[in-house]
Amino acid sequence: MKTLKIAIQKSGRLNEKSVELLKNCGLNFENYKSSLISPVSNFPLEILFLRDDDIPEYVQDGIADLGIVGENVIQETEVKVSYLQRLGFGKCSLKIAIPNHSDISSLAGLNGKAIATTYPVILKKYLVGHKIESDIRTISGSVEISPGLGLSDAICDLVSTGGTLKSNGLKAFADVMNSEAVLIGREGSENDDLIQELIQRIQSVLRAKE
Ligand code: PRT
Ligand code: ZN
Repeated sequence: MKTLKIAIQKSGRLNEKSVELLKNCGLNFENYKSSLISPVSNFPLEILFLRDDDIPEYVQDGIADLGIVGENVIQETEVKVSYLQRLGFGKCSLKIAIPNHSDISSLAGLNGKAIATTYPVILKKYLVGHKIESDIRTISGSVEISPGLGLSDAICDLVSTGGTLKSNGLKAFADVMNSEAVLIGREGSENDDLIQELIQRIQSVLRAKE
């Protein structure tokens, strides 16, 4: 019998909820922080623990059959995968934010301005869709401090509570996308019996939570 592989985040904001969801589906596995792969004893499944950024490509390329990852990561990596189920956790929005005292007052005001982000692909599409030409500055983290350092006029970053924006003297200005954790598979994989069985277990866990 074949064994499926599901990729989940090794550590970070989605790790705990992903593990909890799989355990609630009745799957038995060890969750050692040191292991990168964990077999499930009562279902033909192995769990791969990965950086979230790698999950969409692993699923697209067939190294994993399934993955749990934020929609923001999928959109940014531009892979071709099937969305099998929204999971209701890891909710956040990708927003453009500006300093509290910025003189930018409309979307058009972003023309010619520098926007710092770790999401250049999604931001570019949004700006093109709104016919705005900004200078996208791709950085790898700590985006919120870049206006204060004089590196950008605005930022585009994930927001959940808004606390980080506030403590850096920034305010939300435009919504680029909403995101939550989703279960993904290869295109067409929804027709696989074993994958269907897992999706059904996940759906009953989600229904029980409503
Ligand atoms: O190590 P690895 O690469 O796997 O993890 P990571 O550091 O890239 O990601 P991680 O663990 O920070 O986030 C994983 C996923 O959680 C993201 O891809 C989103 O889908 C989701 N998520 C939900 C968030 C947030 N909420 C969130 N608030 N990801 C990041 N943030 C950050 C945001 O970037 C900002 O710095 O939290 C800060 C803002 O939070 P608030 O509450 O102050 O608004
Ligand atoms: Zn990451």
